Amino acid sequence: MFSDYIDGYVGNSGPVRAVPSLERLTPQEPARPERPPEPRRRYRTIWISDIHLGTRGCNADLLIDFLDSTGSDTLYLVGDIIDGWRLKRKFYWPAAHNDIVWRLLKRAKRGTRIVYIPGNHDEMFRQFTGLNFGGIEIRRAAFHDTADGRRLMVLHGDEFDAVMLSHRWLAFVGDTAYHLLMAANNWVNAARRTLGLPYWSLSKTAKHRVKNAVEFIGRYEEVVSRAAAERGLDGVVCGHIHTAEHRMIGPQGRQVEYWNDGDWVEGCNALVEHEDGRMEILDWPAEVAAREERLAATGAEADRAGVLAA
Ligand SMILES: [Mn+2]
Repeated sequence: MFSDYIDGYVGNSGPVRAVPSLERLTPQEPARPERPPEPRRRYRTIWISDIHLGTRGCNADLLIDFLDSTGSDTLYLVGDIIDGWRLKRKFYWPAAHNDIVWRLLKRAKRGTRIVYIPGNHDEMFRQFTGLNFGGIEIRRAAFHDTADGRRLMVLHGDEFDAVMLSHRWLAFVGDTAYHLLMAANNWVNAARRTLGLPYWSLSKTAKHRVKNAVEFIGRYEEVVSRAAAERGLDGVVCGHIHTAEHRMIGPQGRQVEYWNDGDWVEGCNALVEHEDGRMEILDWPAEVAAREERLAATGAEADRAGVLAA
């Protein structure tokens, strides 16, 4: 009764019913159940960036699949993890986006070292540089030593937009046009899924046909690499331009490695380091397609075996 509540609260003569007992609050489970932590593909290091949680463009399903399929000693979140720019305009937060945050926190709890380097879309977290949230370290940039002794600079990469005369890379498409293209990308892929077709990046295809975009990307890669060379490093890992890439850049004998870990809006890529220091860019939609083909093949074999046994 309302009057009981008031009595209990004001008169302090009875229990306050509106407040649940803390012991009865159970830990929240994700909407999509997590696959068991073993067996998973193990890496020394994983880099992912440009997830853009809070936007329709984010490929949450593929990322959840990636997170449930892999594990590493260290995980770098290389910026634009949450899209504060879009969220400020319109709140959008489906259960799948919570599930990603849940999985990241769980990973940290299980012992993965997680370093979060906020980007320009999640720059509101830059004010917490040096702090630690649930085991996730927030840094402005980081240095990574590979197993075979290379030293790499890790940063989001928007720092170089000002250096390049063309301002922000989105300038030539505009944030809204880009957002619409990303939404279209998801509709196309929802349709393709129903038809049983694999993931295909509409925006990636579109971008590579635009001459300006290609020139921009090339210039960006050079500017970032020069920064690493000037600091005497072996290379750089960044994100920001949504284009996964590995190139050796610079004059002969003084070349540095340029790595871009891609994004989870268009390409759905991750950069990984194996135990021996070897690095590679994973194309997750291709990995999923290969896995499904393998499953179909072994399924067919099992069927055949069943027929032969009968
Ligand atoms: Mn960015």
